[in-house]
Amino acid sequence: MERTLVLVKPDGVQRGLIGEILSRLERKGLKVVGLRLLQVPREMAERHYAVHAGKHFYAGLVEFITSGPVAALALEGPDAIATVRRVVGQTMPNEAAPGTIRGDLGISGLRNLIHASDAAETAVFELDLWFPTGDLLDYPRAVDAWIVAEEPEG
Ligand code: FUP
Repeated sequence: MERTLVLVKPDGVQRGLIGEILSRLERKGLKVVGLRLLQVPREMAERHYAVHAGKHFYAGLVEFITSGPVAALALEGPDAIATVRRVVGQTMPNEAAPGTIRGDLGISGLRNLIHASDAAETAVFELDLWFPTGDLLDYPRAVDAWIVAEEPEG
């Protein structure tokens, strides 16, 4: 089972879309293993976006993610990283397909509502950054047997 980090960015929080976004991810079958609402310190935003440091849009990213509260979600499921990114859609909301979170709920530029880890190493780094006390839960869900197919034998 894989874990990934999702952020509902300040535009999503301001627009009252935390529930809509979380609901889509929950209905997909992902399990919530961590949940926080926080005002992001600048230093933390800079660490989160360190891979983009030096790029022309870096300052804007840091500015935006620190502009209001952010909801951080840690989600678990089979192939969770790629699955969440498919549900999230392409980076620019005006290019994201209908049916995706960005495609359905966003319309312009960097107002793309959500961040999701893009690879295994990134997910480990980001989960550690956003849930620093290791405050992630490990618990069974009775319904998992109806969501997660067993691997075929052989
Ligand atoms: P995504 O993984 O889809 O969130 O997109 P990236 O990690 O490539 O980009 C992170 C953020 O940088 C996105 F919110 C959009 C922004 N960005 C730009 O502003 N300009 C670019 O050319 C690329 C990304």
